[in-house]
Amino acid sequence: MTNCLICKTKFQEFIDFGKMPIANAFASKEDLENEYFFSMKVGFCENCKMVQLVEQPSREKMFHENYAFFSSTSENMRRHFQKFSKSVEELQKLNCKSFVVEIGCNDGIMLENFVANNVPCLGIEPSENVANVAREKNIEIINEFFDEDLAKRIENKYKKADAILSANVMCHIPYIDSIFAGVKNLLNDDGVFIFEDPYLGEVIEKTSFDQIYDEHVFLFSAHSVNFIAEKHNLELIDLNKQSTHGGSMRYTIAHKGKKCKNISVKNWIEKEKEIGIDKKETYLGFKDSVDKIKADLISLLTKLKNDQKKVVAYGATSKSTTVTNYFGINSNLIDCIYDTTPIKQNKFSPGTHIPVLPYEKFRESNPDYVLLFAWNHADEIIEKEKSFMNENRYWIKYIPSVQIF
Ligand code: JHZ
Ligand code: SAH
Ligand code: ZN
Repeated sequence: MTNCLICKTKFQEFIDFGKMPIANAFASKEDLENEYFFSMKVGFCENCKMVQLVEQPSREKMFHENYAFFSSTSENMRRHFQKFSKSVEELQKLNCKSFVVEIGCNDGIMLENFVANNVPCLGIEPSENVANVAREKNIEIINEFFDEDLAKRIENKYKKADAILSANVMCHIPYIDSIFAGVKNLLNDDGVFIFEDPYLGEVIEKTSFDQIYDEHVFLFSAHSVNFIAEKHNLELIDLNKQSTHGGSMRYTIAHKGKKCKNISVKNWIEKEKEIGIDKKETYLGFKDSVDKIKADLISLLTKLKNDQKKVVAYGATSKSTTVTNYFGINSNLIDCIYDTTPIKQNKFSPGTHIPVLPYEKFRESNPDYVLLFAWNHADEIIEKEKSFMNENRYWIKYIPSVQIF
């Protein structure tokens, strides 16, 4: 039994993935001998309804000056953050006197839009390499981890914020109480805290088990976010479903009693009860669903290998580290992974050591089958590769089930 990170109630794990490496630790040849592994198990707290990792590597092992994920590698995500920032500008009527803080701004994919519109903003980003890309876009950055203490220092040096934003960061932070305490202090009286993350309801519905890896310590729902907000005298006032990252949820939070609660909150809580997000029985079948995908994918890849087909993969995602390590996929089954991110290229995938090659080589590679590790970017990628893939080549996907198309 483990103590819940949110409410301290003891909970039981429902799936054990075994030993896992750091999802974004793409290794050079010299690094291969001393890779770090942790034991990846996931559980559900019946009291606050949070799905969470039992153990997570330290933040310094995951987020540092060689962090491998750069947000701006997807055109679709750039458009997503343009729309996101515009919606915040409209909601809070932002102008040149306002102040926006983003927690985990990465390469500035969101804040560049505020800079372009002359809305004062500040990015908090502990991973120095991606932070420096944001700085090149004229975004002011604090190269530290956000927490309650930093929130106080920001308020002292700048002022309270009209909007605090965060995308795909909150679910990474085990010390989330410190984050919420900081937000509570830093937020203006009528400010809003808006964040989005992969949605637990989608993970259950699609069996998108690969959303679980070292960085994702939490899988949020309306239930669990409502619980944390209340704990900090804040209020969840709106929920908006997003199609990004395989299905995400955007949560809007305000000071308690300050703003009207949208009907969406009641609706999503009810919907979550219908699919059993709040019951531990719902999670009991999850492992069997994952193991079915595992059996189907391994049997397909083995058959293709025996038939001497050339199989490569597309997108060296964090998610694929869970897939390759839990399923035991190495370079016996897949020749290599193609990816556009320079820092990942000419390295080996964490744990199972599949070579990662520059995307430019993909077009010369003449594969028979392409395993789509970046399945969340399927629309963008399939469109981009349409003519290449038409020549008797097939995509393979495995979420929600193994399919050739
Ligand atoms: P992508 C990361 O997850 C990590 P990952 C993190 N924990 C998180 O929550 C989300 O992001 C936000 C490449 N690519 O977006 C680029 C191409 O090669 O699914 C990336 O390496 N060609 C913070 O890593 C990878 O695929 C393309 O055309 O699972 C995509 O990674 C496109 C679109 C992408 O995130
Ligand atoms: N918002 C971007 C980046 C997500 S990547 C997007 O949606 O694409 C997650 C980022 O969170 C990383 O860049 C990491 O360095 C940062 N991060 C992790 N812990 C943090 C913390 N405590 N405070 C601020 N940023 C943090
Ligand atoms: Zn709990």
